[in-house]
Amino acid sequence: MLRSKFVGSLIGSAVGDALGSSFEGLWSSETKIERFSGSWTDDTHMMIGVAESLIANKGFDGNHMTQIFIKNYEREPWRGYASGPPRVFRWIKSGVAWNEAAKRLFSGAGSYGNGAAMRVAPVGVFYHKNLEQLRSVAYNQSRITHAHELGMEGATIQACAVALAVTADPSSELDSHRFLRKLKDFTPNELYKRKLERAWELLGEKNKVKVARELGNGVEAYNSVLTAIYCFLRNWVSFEDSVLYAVSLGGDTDTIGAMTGAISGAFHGVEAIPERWKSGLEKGDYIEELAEKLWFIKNRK
Ligand code: R7I
Ligand code: MG
Ligand code: MG
Repeated sequence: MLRSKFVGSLIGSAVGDALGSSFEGLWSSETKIERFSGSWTDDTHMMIGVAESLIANKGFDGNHMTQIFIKNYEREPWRGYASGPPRVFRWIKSGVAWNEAAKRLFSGAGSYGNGAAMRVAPVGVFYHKNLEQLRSVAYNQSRITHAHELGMEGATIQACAVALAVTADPSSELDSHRFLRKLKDFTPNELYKRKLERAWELLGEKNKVKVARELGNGVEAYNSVLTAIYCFLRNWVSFEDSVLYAVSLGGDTDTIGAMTGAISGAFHGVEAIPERWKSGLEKGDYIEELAEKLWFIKNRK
Protein backbone atom coordinates (compact mmCIF):
# COMPACT_ATOMS: atom_id res chain seq x y z
CA MET A 1 0.00 0.00 0.00
CA LEU A 2 2.80 2.41 0.88
CA ARG A 3 4.39 1.83 -2.49
CA SER A 4 1.07 2.53 -4.21
CA LYS A 5 0.74 5.75 -2.22
CA PHE A 6 4.20 6.95 -3.31
CA VAL A 7 3.32 6.24 -6.94
CA GLY A 8 -0.19 7.67 -6.51
CA SER A 9 1.15 10.97 -5.26
CA LEU A 10 3.60 11.55 -8.11
CA ILE A 11 1.30 10.24 -10.84
CA GLY A 12 -1.62 12.09 -9.22
CA SER A 13 0.32 15.34 -9.30
CA ALA A 14 1.20 14.91 -12.98
CA VAL A 15 -2.38 13.94 -13.89
CA GLY A 16 -3.74 17.02 -12.08
CA ASP A 17 -1.24 19.23 -13.92
CA ALA A 18 -2.09 17.67 -17.30
CA LEU A 19 -5.83 17.92 -16.67
CA GLY A 20 -5.62 21.54 -15.53
CA SER A 21 -3.16 22.68 -18.16
CA SER A 22 -5.83 23.21 -20.83
CA PHE A 23 -7.63 25.60 -18.52
CA GLU A 24 -4.86 27.60 -16.82
CA GLY A 25 -5.90 31.21 -16.47
CA LEU A 26 -9.47 30.60 -17.60
CA TRP A 27 -12.44 31.03 -15.40
CA SER A 28 -14.59 27.94 -15.46
CA SER A 29 -17.04 26.62 -12.95
CA GLU A 30 -18.20 23.70 -15.05
CA THR A 31 -17.23 20.24 -13.85
CA LYS A 32 -17.60 18.65 -17.26
CA ILE A 33 -14.04 19.55 -18.08
CA GLU A 34 -12.79 16.38 -19.56
CA ARG A 35 -10.17 17.35 -22.07
CA PHE A 36 -7.11 15.31 -21.27
CA SER A 37 -4.15 15.55 -23.62
CA GLY A 38 -1.87 13.91 -21.04
CA SER A 39 0.89 16.43 -21.52
CA TRP A 40 2.05 18.30 -18.47
CA THR A 41 3.81 21.57 -17.70
CA ASP A 42 6.57 23.07 -15.52
CA ASP A 43 4.80 21.82 -12.37
CA THR A 44 5.54 18.19 -13.26
CA HIS A 45 8.81 18.99 -14.97
CA MET A 46 10.13 20.45 -11.71
CA MET A 47 8.56 17.71 -9.58
CA ILE A 48 10.54 15.23 -11.67
CA GLY A 49 13.67 17.27 -10.91
CA VAL A 50 12.98 17.12 -7.17
CA ALA A 51 12.53 13.35 -7.34
CA GLU A 52 15.60 12.80 -9.52
CA SER A 53 17.78 14.70 -7.09
CA LEU A 54 16.39 13.07 -3.93
CA ILE A 55 17.06 9.69 -5.53
CA ALA A 56 20.58 10.50 -6.71
CA ASN A 57 21.60 11.73 -3.25
CA LYS A 58 19.30 9.52 -1.16
CA GLY A 59 18.18 12.78 0.37
CA PHE A 60 18.46 16.53 -0.19
CA ASP A 61 21.46 18.24 -1.77
CA GLY A 62 20.69 21.84 -2.68
CA ASN A 63 23.45 22.33 -5.17
CA HIS A 64 22.64 19.09 -6.97
CA MET A 65 18.90 19.80 -7.11
CA THR A 66 19.62 23.24 -8.53
CA GLN A 67 21.80 21.78 -11.28
CA ILE A 68 19.06 19.25 -12.14
CA PHE A 69 16.46 22.03 -12.35
CA ILE A 70 18.72 24.00 -14.67
CA LYS A 71 19.54 20.99 -16.86
CA ASN A 72 15.87 20.00 -17.18
CA TYR A 73 14.81 23.58 -17.89
CA GLU A 74 17.42 24.02 -20.62
CA ARG A 75 16.30 20.84 -22.34
CA GLU A 76 12.63 21.83 -22.33
CA PRO A 77 12.22 25.55 -21.63
CA TRP A 78 8.80 25.55 -23.32
CA ARG A 79 7.00 23.83 -20.46
CA GLY A 80 5.22 26.99 -19.34
CA TYR A 81 7.63 28.25 -16.68
CA ALA A 82 6.80 31.60 -15.09
CA SER A 83 9.42 34.33 -15.26
CA GLY A 84 11.03 33.80 -11.84
CA PRO A 85 12.78 30.41 -12.07
CA PRO A 86 14.52 31.03 -15.45
CA ARG A 87 15.91 34.32 -14.13
CA VAL A 88 17.22 32.57 -11.03
CA PHE A 89 18.81 29.89 -13.21
CA ARG A 90 20.64 32.52 -15.24
CA TRP A 91 22.02 34.17 -12.12
CA ILE A 92 23.23 30.86 -10.75
CA LYS A 93 24.90 30.07 -14.07
CA SER A 94 26.71 33.38 -13.87
CA GLY A 95 28.13 32.44 -10.47
CA VAL A 96 25.59 33.37 -7.78
CA ALA A 97 25.22 30.69 -5.06
CA TRP A 98 22.16 28.40 -5.35
CA ASN A 99 20.79 29.54 -1.99
CA GLU A 100 21.32 33.24 -2.68
CA ALA A 101 20.07 33.83 -6.22
CA ALA A 102 16.31 33.59 -5.53
CA LYS A 103 16.55 36.39 -2.96
CA ARG A 104 17.09 38.81 -5.83
CA LEU A 105 13.63 38.34 -7.33
CA PHE A 106 10.90 40.94 -6.84
CA SER A 107 13.23 43.71 -5.69
CA GLY A 108 14.82 41.57 -3.04
CA ALA A 109 11.58 40.20 -1.55
CA GLY A 110 11.89 36.78 -3.17
CA SER A 111 8.99 35.05 -4.91
CA TYR A 112 5.79 33.99 -3.17
CA GLY A 113 4.59 32.21 -6.32
CA ASN A 114 3.34 28.64 -5.92
CA GLY A 115 6.28 27.20 -7.89
CA ALA A 116 7.96 25.67 -4.84
CA ALA A 117 4.69 24.05 -3.70
CA MET A 118 3.63 22.66 -7.09
CA ARG A 119 6.73 20.42 -7.29
CA VAL A 120 6.99 19.24 -3.69
CA ALA A 121 5.13 15.88 -3.76
CA PRO A 122 8.36 13.79 -3.70
CA VAL A 123 9.42 15.54 -0.46
CA GLY A 124 6.01 14.82 1.08
CA VAL A 125 6.12 11.10 0.38
CA PHE A 126 9.84 10.63 1.06
CA TYR A 127 9.78 12.32 4.49
CA HIS A 128 6.25 11.40 5.55
CA LYS A 129 7.47 9.70 8.73
CA ASN A 130 9.47 12.66 9.98
CA LEU A 131 7.79 16.05 9.78
CA GLU A 132 10.83 17.88 11.17
CA GLN A 133 12.97 16.61 8.34
CA LEU A 134 10.13 17.22 5.90
CA ARG A 135 9.92 20.85 7.01
CA SER A 136 13.64 21.36 6.58
CA VAL A 137 13.82 19.78 3.10
CA ALA A 138 10.59 21.38 1.84
CA TYR A 139 11.96 24.74 2.93
CA ASN A 140 15.40 24.24 1.44
CA GLN A 141 14.16 22.97 -1.92
CA SER A 142 11.98 26.11 -2.03
CA ARG A 143 14.96 28.34 -1.36
CA ILE A 144 16.40 27.47 -4.80
CA THR A 145 13.73 29.56 -6.58
CA HIS A 146 11.39 30.99 -3.92
CA ALA A 147 12.98 32.98 -1.12
CA HIS A 148 9.83 34.69 0.15
CA GLU A 149 8.58 33.30 3.47
CA LEU A 150 5.08 32.76 2.02
CA GLY A 151 6.43 30.83 -0.96
CA MET A 152 8.54 28.56 1.24
CA GLU A 153 5.91 28.05 3.92
CA GLY A 154 3.27 27.30 1.28
CA ALA A 155 5.48 24.54 -0.13
CA THR A 156 6.10 23.21 3.37
CA ILE A 157 2.38 23.03 4.17
CA GLN A 158 1.72 21.28 0.83
CA ALA A 159 4.47 18.73 1.61
CA CYS A 160 2.95 18.17 5.05
CA ALA A 161 -0.51 17.62 3.51
CA VAL A 162 0.97 14.97 1.20
CA ALA A 163 2.64 13.31 4.20
CA LEU A 164 -0.58 13.29 6.23
CA ALA A 165 -2.36 11.73 3.25
CA VAL A 166 0.31 9.02 2.98
CA THR A 167 -0.18 8.20 6.65
CA ALA A 168 -4.00 8.17 6.53
CA ASP A 169 -5.90 4.92 5.97
CA PRO A 170 -8.04 5.23 2.80
CA SER A 171 -10.37 2.45 3.89
CA SER A 172 -11.72 4.44 6.80
CA GLU A 173 -13.45 7.79 6.81
CA LEU A 174 -11.18 10.82 6.65
CA ASP A 175 -11.69 13.42 9.36
CA SER A 176 -11.23 16.67 7.42
CA HIS A 177 -11.33 18.83 10.52
CA ARG A 178 -8.59 16.78 12.16
CA PHE A 179 -6.50 17.02 8.98
CA LEU A 180 -6.84 20.82 9.01
CA ARG A 181 -6.08 21.01 12.73
CA LYS A 182 -2.85 19.07 12.23
CA LEU A 183 -1.79 21.49 9.50
CA LYS A 184 -2.65 24.43 11.73
CA ASP A 185 -0.47 23.00 14.51
CA PHE A 186 2.28 22.37 11.96
CA THR A 187 2.57 25.88 10.53
CA PRO A 188 3.79 28.82 12.58
CA ASN A 189 2.61 31.29 9.93
CA GLU A 190 -0.37 33.45 10.89
CA LEU A 191 -1.64 34.07 7.37
CA TYR A 192 -1.73 30.33 6.62
CA LYS A 193 -3.34 29.63 10.00
CA ARG A 194 -6.12 32.06 9.09
CA LYS A 195 -6.53 30.43 5.67
CA LEU A 196 -6.77 27.02 7.32
CA GLU A 197 -9.57 28.32 9.53
CA ARG A 198 -11.34 29.71 6.49
CA ALA A 199 -11.01 26.36 4.70
CA TRP A 200 -12.57 24.71 7.75
CA GLU A 201 -15.56 27.09 7.64
CA LEU A 202 -16.03 26.56 3.91
CA LEU A 203 -16.03 22.75 3.96
CA GLY A 204 -19.79 22.51 3.30
CA GLU A 205 -19.93 25.47 0.89
CA LYS A 206 -21.76 24.82 -2.38
CA ASN A 207 -20.88 28.06 -4.12
CA LYS A 208 -17.62 27.53 -6.00
CA VAL A 209 -17.22 31.16 -6.87
CA LYS A 210 -17.19 31.94 -3.16
CA VAL A 211 -14.65 29.17 -2.47
CA ALA A 212 -12.35 30.43 -5.23
CA ARG A 213 -12.70 34.01 -4.04
CA GLU A 214 -12.10 33.30 -0.36
CA LEU A 215 -9.37 30.65 -0.56
CA GLY A 216 -7.93 31.95 -3.82
CA ASN A 217 -7.19 30.38 -7.20
CA GLY A 218 -4.15 32.42 -8.13
CA VAL A 219 -0.47 31.87 -8.79
CA GLU A 220 0.54 33.03 -5.29
CA ALA A 221 1.27 30.21 -2.84
CA TYR A 222 -1.12 31.71 -0.27
CA ASN A 223 -3.87 31.82 -2.94
CA SER A 224 -3.54 28.22 -4.08
CA VAL A 225 -2.00 25.79 -1.56
CA LEU A 226 -4.90 25.90 0.88
CA THR A 227 -7.29 25.75 -2.05
CA ALA A 228 -5.75 22.45 -3.18
CA ILE A 229 -5.88 21.02 0.33
CA TYR A 230 -9.53 22.06 0.48
CA CYS A 231 -10.27 20.44 -2.91
CA PHE A 232 -8.89 17.17 -1.58
CA LEU A 233 -10.71 17.34 1.75
CA ARG A 234 -14.16 18.06 0.40
CA ASN A 235 -13.73 15.32 -2.23
CA TRP A 236 -11.61 12.87 -0.24
CA VAL A 237 -13.79 9.93 -1.30
CA SER A 238 -12.68 10.10 -4.94
CA PHE A 239 -9.41 11.01 -6.67
CA GLU A 240 -11.33 11.85 -9.81
CA ASP A 241 -13.81 14.18 -8.10
CA SER A 242 -11.03 15.97 -6.22
CA VAL A 243 -9.03 16.96 -9.30
CA LEU A 244 -12.10 17.76 -11.42
CA TYR A 245 -13.33 19.99 -8.62
CA ALA A 246 -9.90 21.66 -8.40
CA VAL A 247 -9.82 22.44 -12.11
CA SER A 248 -13.42 23.66 -12.01
CA LEU A 249 -12.42 26.48 -9.64
CA GLY A 250 -10.57 28.16 -12.52
CA GLY A 251 -7.48 30.35 -12.20
CA ASP A 252 -4.17 28.53 -11.82
CA THR A 253 -5.81 25.23 -12.75
CA ASP A 254 -2.76 23.15 -13.65
CA THR A 255 -1.07 23.97 -10.37
CA ILE A 256 -4.11 23.62 -8.11
CA GLY A 257 -4.88 20.40 -10.02
CA ALA A 258 -1.32 19.15 -9.48
CA MET A 259 -1.28 19.92 -5.77
CA THR A 260 -4.74 18.40 -5.24
CA GLY A 261 -3.74 15.30 -7.23
CA ALA A 262 -0.55 14.90 -5.19
CA ILE A 263 -2.50 14.80 -1.91
CA SER A 264 -5.38 12.74 -3.23
CA GLY A 265 -3.06 10.23 -4.93
CA ALA A 266 -1.04 9.91 -1.72
CA PHE A 267 -4.23 9.14 0.17
CA HIS A 268 -5.84 6.62 -2.21
CA GLY A 269 -2.84 5.07 -3.94
CA VAL A 270 -2.31 4.82 -7.69
CA GLU A 271 -5.08 2.27 -8.30
CA ALA A 272 -7.67 4.97 -7.58
CA ILE A 273 -6.51 7.13 -10.49
CA PRO A 274 -8.70 6.55 -13.56
CA GLU A 275 -7.05 4.35 -16.18
CA ARG A 276 -7.97 6.72 -19.02
CA TRP A 277 -5.82 9.39 -17.39
CA LYS A 278 -2.95 7.12 -16.36
CA SER A 279 -2.63 5.48 -19.77
CA GLY A 280 -2.52 8.80 -21.61
CA LEU A 281 -0.07 10.48 -19.27
CA GLU A 282 3.15 11.74 -20.84
CA LYS A 283 6.16 9.82 -19.45
CA GLY A 284 3.89 8.07 -16.96
CA ASP A 285 6.22 5.07 -16.78
CA TYR A 286 9.18 7.26 -15.92
CA ILE A 287 7.27 9.12 -13.18
CA GLU A 288 6.15 5.81 -11.74
CA GLU A 289 9.75 4.56 -11.79
CA LEU A 290 10.90 7.65 -9.86
CA ALA A 291 8.20 7.12 -7.21
CA GLU A 292 9.18 3.47 -6.86
CA LYS A 293 12.82 4.39 -6.41
CA LEU A 294 11.91 6.87 -3.66
CA TRP A 295 9.88 4.14 -1.99
CA PHE A 296 12.69 1.63 -2.36
CA ILE A 297 15.31 3.92 -0.83
CA LYS A 298 13.08 4.60 2.18
CA ASN A 299 11.99 1.04 2.75
CA ARG A 300 15.00 -1.12 2.24
CA LYS A 301 16.66 0.31 5.37
O1 R7I B 1 6.14 30.48 -8.65
P1 R7I B 1 6.54 30.28 -10.07
O2 R7I B 1 7.41 29.15 -10.40
O3 R7I B 1 5.22 30.18 -10.93
C1 R7I B 1 4.47 29.03 -10.94
C2 R7I B 1 3.32 29.19 -11.87
C3 R7I B 1 2.44 27.99 -11.89
O4 R7I B 1 1.11 28.40 -12.15
C4 R7I B 1 2.97 27.19 -13.06
O5 R7I B 1 1.97 26.37 -13.61
C5 R7I B 1 3.46 28.25 -14.04
O6 R7I B 1 2.46 28.70 -14.89
O7 R7I B 1 3.86 29.33 -13.20
O8 R7I B 1 7.16 31.60 -10.69
P2 R7I B 1 7.41 33.07 -10.13
O9 R7I B 1 7.75 33.90 -11.31
O10 R7I B 1 8.38 33.01 -9.01
O11 R7I B 1 6.01 33.54 -9.50
C6 R7I B 1 4.85 33.54 -10.28
C7 R7I B 1 4.14 34.88 -10.19
O12 R7I B 1 3.79 35.19 -8.85
C8 R7I B 1 4.97 36.06 -10.64
O13 R7I B 1 5.02 36.19 -12.03
C9 R7I B 1 4.22 37.20 -9.97
O14 R7I B 1 3.06 37.54 -10.71
C10 R7I B 1 3.78 36.59 -8.66
N1 R7I B 1 4.71 36.94 -7.56
C11 R7I B 1 4.90 38.14 -7.04
N2 R7I B 1 4.36 39.33 -7.35
C12 R7I B 1 4.75 40.40 -6.63
N3 R7I B 1 5.65 40.33 -5.63
C13 R7I B 1 5.51 36.08 -6.90
N4 R7I B 1 6.24 36.73 -5.95
C14 R7I B 1 5.86 38.01 -6.00
C15 R7I B 1 6.24 39.18 -5.25
O15 R7I B 1 7.05 39.18 -4.31
MG1 MG C 1 2.38 24.91 -15.04
MG1 MG D 1 0.02 26.90 -12.98
